[in-house]
Amino acid sequence: MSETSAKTYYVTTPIYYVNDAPHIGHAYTTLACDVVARFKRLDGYDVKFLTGTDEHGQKVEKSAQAAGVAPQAFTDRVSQNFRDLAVHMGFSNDDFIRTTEDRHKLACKEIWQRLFAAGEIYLGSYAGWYAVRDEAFYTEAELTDGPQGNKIAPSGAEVEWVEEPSYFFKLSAWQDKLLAFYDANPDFILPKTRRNEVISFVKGGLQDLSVSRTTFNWGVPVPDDDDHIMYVWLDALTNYITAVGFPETEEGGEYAKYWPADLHMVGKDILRFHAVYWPAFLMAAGLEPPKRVFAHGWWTNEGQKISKSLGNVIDPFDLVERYGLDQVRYFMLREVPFGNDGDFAHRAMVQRMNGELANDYGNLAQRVLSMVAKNCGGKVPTPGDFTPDDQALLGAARNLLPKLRELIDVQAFNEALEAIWVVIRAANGYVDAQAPWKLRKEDPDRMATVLYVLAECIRHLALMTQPFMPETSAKMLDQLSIGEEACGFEALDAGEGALIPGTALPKPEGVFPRFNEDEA
Ligand code: ME8
Repeated sequence: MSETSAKTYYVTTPIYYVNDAPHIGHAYTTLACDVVARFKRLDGYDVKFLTGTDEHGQKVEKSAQAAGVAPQAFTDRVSQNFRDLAVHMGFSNDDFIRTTEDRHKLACKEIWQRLFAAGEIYLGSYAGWYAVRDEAFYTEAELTDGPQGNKIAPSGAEVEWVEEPSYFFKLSAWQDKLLAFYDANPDFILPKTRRNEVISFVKGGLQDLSVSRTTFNWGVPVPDDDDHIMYVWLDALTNYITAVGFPETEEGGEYAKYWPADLHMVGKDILRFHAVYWPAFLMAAGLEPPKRVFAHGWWTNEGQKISKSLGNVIDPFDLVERYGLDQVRYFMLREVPFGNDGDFAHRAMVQRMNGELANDYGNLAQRVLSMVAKNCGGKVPTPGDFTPDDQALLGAARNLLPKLRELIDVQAFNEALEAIWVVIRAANGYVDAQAPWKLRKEDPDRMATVLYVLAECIRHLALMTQPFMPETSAKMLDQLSIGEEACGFEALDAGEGALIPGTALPKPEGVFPRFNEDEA
C-alpha cells in the first residue's frame, strides 16, 4: 500500500451553528462530503473528513439566553444533536470539532497574532449594519427596505446598526491578489456560475473587514486586548486548520499531511466567507488557501421555501425513519444536479425509491441471485466462453470507475449516479435479452455463463454504490459472499477480485423495499 498511502484527501463541512436543531440543509452538506470521503477511501486515499459545530458569537449567545442556559451548557447540549445526526445518517467523519475546544482557541490566537504581526490587522471603529442571523456586516447599498420600514439584508435577515471600537482586517489590499488567485486556480470555486458571482463581487471592490466585537463576550478573546472578542467568522473558518493541528505545521504532522484542504463543501449562502475572506486571511497569515470551495444549492419543501415561521422545516431524523437511510441518501444526491436548488417532494421521493431503487437496482439483484440460488445450487456458477454481449456488459461495468472518479472530483453526484444507472439498465436489458430462465432446460451451460456475468456485474455495482448507499451495498456484497477485504476499488481492477465459481452464497433477500402509500 506504500504507493497509495501517499495520496491524501481532506474534505470539510461547514461547522454548524448550535442555535438550532439539525435540519435537512445540515444533513445534505455533510452527506455530500460523506460520499466524497467514502469514495476516496475506497479508492485508496488517506482521507480526513471533518465536521463540527460553530459555537461562538452573538447568535448562539442569544439562543442560549432565550433557553435560559449559560452559553457553554447550551452549546454542549446542542452540539450533541449534531453528533447524533452524524451517527443517524451513517456519516463517516474522522473528527468532530467544536469551536469551544482549547485546541481551537489556540489556533485562533495564533492566526490572529500572525495577521497582526504581518500588519494585516489594525484598530479602528466600526459604524454600520450587522445581521445577527448571518453573523455578517452589510453595506447600506446591499440593504433593502423591509415591510415595517426596517432594513433587510440580501438574505432576508434583520440588520441592526452597530457602533463600536473594532479591529479591521485589511481586506481591501487583497482584491488584486484574490483575483490573481482565482485566475490561476480556475476550479477553486465550483460551480462555475458561483465562481463568476464571486469574481464580480471582488471586482466591485473590497472594504476592510471588521474582525472583532466589543458589545458581548461569547467568543475567543483577542490576544493582548481583552475588551475585544474575535469576529465569529474569523474564529469559525479557522476550524479547518485547527483540526489538522495548526499551529503545529511540522513535517510528519497532520497539517503537513492534509493542508491545503482538497474540498470545503458549503451552502451557497456562505460562499463569500469561504471564497473571499478565508483565502485572504490565509494568504495574509502566510498560509496556503484551500484547493476547492464548492457551493451547493438549497432545498425547498414541496415547492415552498423552508423556514421555521412557516413550520415546514424538514427533520432528517424523520426522513430516515419514513423512507430509510440509503433511500434518503440516494434521493438527495440524485434528485438535483449538485449545485442547483432542489425540491423535497414526497411524490418524487417515492418515485425514485420505487422506480430506481426497488425496480431497477433491487429487482436486478433479487432476480439474478434468486436464479443462482434455485438453479446453480446456491453457488457462484462456472462461466463458459464470453460472447460479445457478455463482454459488452462486463466492459460497461468495468469502465465505470474512471468515469466516477472524474465526476466525483467535480462533485457531480447526480451524474455519477446516472452513470451507475446506465449500467443497471443495461444489465436489466441483458437479463431480458438473454432470458436465463429459458436457458435452464435448453442450454444450462449458457445459463451459468449468463448468471455469472450478471453476478459479476452486480458485484461491480454494489462496490461502486457503497459511497452513496453504504448499508444496502454492504448487504448486496454479503449476498455475493464478498468479504470486507475485497470491498475497496482495487478489487475492481485486474479481475483478481472477480467472483470465484463454486463460492457458496447466502440466501438472497431483497434490499430495497417499495414504499407503500397504504401501509404508510
Ligand atoms: O452557516 N437547503 O452555519 P449554519 C440546503 N456556522 N442547505 C441549507 C438549507 C437548505 N434549505 N438551509 C441551510 C453556518 N443550509 C456557519 C458556517 S463554516 C466555517 C461556518 C445549509 O448552521 C447552509 O447553506 O447556518 C449551510 O451550508 C448549512 O446548511 C448551515 O449552516
